[in-house]
Amino acid sequence: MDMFAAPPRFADDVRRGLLATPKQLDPRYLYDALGSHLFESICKLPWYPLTRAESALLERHAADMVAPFRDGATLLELGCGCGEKLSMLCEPLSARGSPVDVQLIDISEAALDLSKRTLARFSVDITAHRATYEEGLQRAATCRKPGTPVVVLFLGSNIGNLDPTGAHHLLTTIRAALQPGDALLLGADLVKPQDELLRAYDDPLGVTAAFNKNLLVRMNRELGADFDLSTFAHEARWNAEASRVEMHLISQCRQRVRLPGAATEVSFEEGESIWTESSHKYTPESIAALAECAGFQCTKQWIEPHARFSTSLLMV
Ligand code: AVI
Repeated sequence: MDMFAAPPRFADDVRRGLLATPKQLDPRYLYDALGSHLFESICKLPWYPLTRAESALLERHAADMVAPFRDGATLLELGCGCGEKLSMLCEPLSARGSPVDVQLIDISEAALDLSKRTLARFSVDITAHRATYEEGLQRAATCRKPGTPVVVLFLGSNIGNLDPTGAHHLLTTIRAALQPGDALLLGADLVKPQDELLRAYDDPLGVTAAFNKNLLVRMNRELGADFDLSTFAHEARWNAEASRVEMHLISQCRQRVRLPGAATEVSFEEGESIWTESSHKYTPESIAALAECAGFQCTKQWIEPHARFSTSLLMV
């Protein structure tokens, strides 16, 4: 998974998070090597339609999405993953012979390498930045091609894992790195019936539960903690007021857990939770409002009607 802020220190963050009320952990810690594989599996689950819905939108509308940049563009992807979605956007531009260059920003070397391989079939210049979003945006700004618009891609509903303040901060940071004529293509999951939302985050196969509980495995391995996995249960909650699905790990009994690597011990009441992630769900209007507050204009939105997923073109 990709990072916005500087990579934080696990032990310090865990100590602070577990001594806070309510107990909470930074969702970025879900993505160690096993967590990243589990997330890839989640994306293939029938109950988690986000990834397929976004790919369907890109397959159907890529040409339309990049139409304002038909004379050429720099495509800059924040959190490039495997480069597949970027390829779908390169396709219509390179089919027209438009000059395209690509800037990849990810903290994972493996993701950068994979994306480069996926894009190898296009004749595009690729620059990879192993960096946080903020650093990568700064570096990319220094190698900007004069006269060529920059299109930032922030896909996969990663915006949903930021709280409203974080989302606003990220969008204003992106906006500050851009110039008139540039754009942000933003993928965001939309509000839908509660049962669909809960099934997406608490699937019957238990893959999302494993993804969540893997955080306990990680604390046991990296901090020498003694979490007993059988005493914690995965729970997904829809918080309608905040428009987010929350993932929690609920202690099934009163207990005390030692975390020597974080120099702390933590007590749990029966039923007490560790809040591990939020996935904010938007409406087309709330995306446009968020964009406008950060200095963008939402010029077009594409909505996948079954899974209710959106891609928005936000112009500077
Ligand atoms: C990466 N992110 C957009 C996923 C989401 O839907 O919030 C992470 C995830 N958590 C549980 N399932 C998927």
